[in-house]
Amino acid sequence: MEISEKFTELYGYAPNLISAAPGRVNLIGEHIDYNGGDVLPFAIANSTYAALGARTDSKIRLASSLFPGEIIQADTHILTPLYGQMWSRYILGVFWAVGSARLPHGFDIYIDSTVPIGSGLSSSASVEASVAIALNGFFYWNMSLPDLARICQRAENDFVGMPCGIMDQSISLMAHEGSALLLDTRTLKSDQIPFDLKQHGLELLVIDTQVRHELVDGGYAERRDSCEKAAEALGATTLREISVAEFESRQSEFDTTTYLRAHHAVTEIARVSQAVQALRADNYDELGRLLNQSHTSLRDEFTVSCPELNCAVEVAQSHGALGARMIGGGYGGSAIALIHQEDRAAIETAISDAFAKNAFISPRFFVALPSAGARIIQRG
Ligand code: GAF
Repeated sequence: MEISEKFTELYGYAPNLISAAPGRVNLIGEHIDYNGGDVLPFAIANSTYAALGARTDSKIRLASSLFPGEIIQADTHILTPLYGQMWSRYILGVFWAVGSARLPHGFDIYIDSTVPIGSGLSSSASVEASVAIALNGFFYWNMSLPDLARICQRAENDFVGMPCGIMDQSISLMAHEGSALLLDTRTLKSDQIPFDLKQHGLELLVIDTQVRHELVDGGYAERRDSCEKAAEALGATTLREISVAEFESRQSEFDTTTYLRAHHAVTEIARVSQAVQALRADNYDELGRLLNQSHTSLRDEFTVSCPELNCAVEVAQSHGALGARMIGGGYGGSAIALIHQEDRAAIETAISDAFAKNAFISPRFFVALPSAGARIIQRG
């Protein structure tokens, strides 16, 4: 059933507006968005859809196809952080971050999504972006995409309680079909980098390990904290300001854990600019090499990988992938492999076999195509 029909069935009237906002794959630049570096994500076709109907009072009613039977009730005037069920906070948080002064009335909302939750494909940010773009479109606020991204990040940081950076919200809002987004996470200035693997006989395979991660827990926050402490100890605002050579020359000033975490960050920041050069030169062997280095660094220095992600990456690498790495926050979720089109079937089989042999849950595969960012798909 279409989202519009589901909304009508639930609330007894047709929605005023429907929006869509995509999930993402981050090509490279992992755990860099809270270190002030550049990141290089692109949007995927899987998206979250939000149907909104205007109410005459200040109430919010909220339902989702992913949590059937639950209707969350709230009020735009009395929202406070952590209100509601976990899943509903990503939506209510956007209302809270927008502020009741900007909201003359409440809404009935129905959410549907094809972005798998906890898969490292940024389902949370796609929910936030779908609501932000819907409100912006409904009220004709004309807010800039960076401003909407900041609203979404504030919702997640302060209403949900997850200290994420700003990459996921930005790519969901700013993506262009056929391009990756080179995003400066300090200024939110961005550049669309053409990203068309097909014409080179290549594909970007996503391997969803089906190990569901939970980023609201401590691991993410601890790593962010280590990076921020390292920057502070070096007299910098963020690690972006520190070169790899300078950082390595000051190793003795850090305990091992802090050093390794921050070392991942400074080297990954350098890898992003090398990856952009490789892409611009159509040098996919070099891009693959950088993906491999990124994985090793995330696994051994930042320590956010897991056996399933390592298995997917190693099997892809040993079956002809130009490069492979885990993506997203880590501890589960998805990996990517840059592959020749003709190798896809063999790589998928080899990974599935290796997962079965290790008694891991069966992985899921899809080829990621750089897709469009958040938009209104229906009015009236
Ligand atoms: C998660 C966060 F939400 C992002 O902000 C980013 O830090 C990412 O992990 C790691 O690169 O998706």
